[in-house]
Amino acid sequence: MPPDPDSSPDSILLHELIDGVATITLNRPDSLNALNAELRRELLAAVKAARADDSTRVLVLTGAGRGFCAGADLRGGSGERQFRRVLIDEYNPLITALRTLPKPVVASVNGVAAGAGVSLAFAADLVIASDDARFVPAFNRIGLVPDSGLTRTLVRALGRHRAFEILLGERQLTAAAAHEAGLVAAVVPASRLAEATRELGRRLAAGPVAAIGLTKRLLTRAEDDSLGDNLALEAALQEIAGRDAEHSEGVAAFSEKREPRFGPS
Ligand code: T3D
Repeated sequence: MPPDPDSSPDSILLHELIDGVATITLNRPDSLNALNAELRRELLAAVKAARADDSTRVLVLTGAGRGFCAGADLRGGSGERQFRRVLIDEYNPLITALRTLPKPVVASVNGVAAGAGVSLAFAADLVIASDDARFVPAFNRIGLVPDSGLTRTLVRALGRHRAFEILLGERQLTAAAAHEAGLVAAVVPASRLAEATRELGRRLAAGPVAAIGLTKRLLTRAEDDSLGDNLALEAALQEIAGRDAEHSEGVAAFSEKREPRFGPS
């Protein structure tokens, strides 16, 4: 991702690119990084920029302050809100952009995630969370239904009954519980989250990102495809991966009994 000239400490979205790892930090800590229209717009633009930028090999999402993201900004009240349009035009493209980004996306969940903030965290490919993080669906509590892909994620990960309990707030989804359920890859002490995220980001960025991107596509499709369709897609994507320089490097490294060097350059 090219350095963003507007990414001053006052920007609502902070950008950083180090060694192939682009980190996007939601920066509205006073509202636990609630998503207002401007933040939603900037977030989507940043994910699109990460897609277009070859030097970005991994995308990390995190939040400033004590929260990851408190979902939709509720400060404007409910009167003028256009739910369907906002979901179709803003939230859904953001979730789709993350899920279809051909690069690994890591959510580094530094505190509470609520509402669409939970959806945003679980739209990532890997979630790493601080031990004081919690996932609070919150939608029902304000008389809304879950959105931004959360129902699908939870029902697949937890099954219908456990998902319902969590969506109703009958069962708390702490970082430890989310880890136990397989939704979170690792839970670390809050003081170690940034370092652990950097280590994970560096490991992913050093991997064969073209093959990882294709693997992500296969996984996404595997959620819905028939066996026949998925076998056919594996064959097609293997043809692409097998023609890539990453494959030549991987095989050369194996033959020469050394670690492969995939990048970043
Ligand atoms: O129209 C559309 O956009 C449709 C899409 C909807 C998708 C959704 O995301 S709906 C769900 C919206 N989110 C929520 O309902 C969560 C609301 N927040 C909370 O339930 C709690 O704040 C938390 C559980 C997240 C954290 O609780 P706690 O006790 O740790 O913090 P707090 O004291 O409640 O919040 C700290 C500050 O953040 C506080 O501001 P203040 O009083 O210090 O000035 C609070 O008002 C503010 N804040 C928290 N969440 C939001 C928020 N401000 C605006 N919008 C929020 N969502």
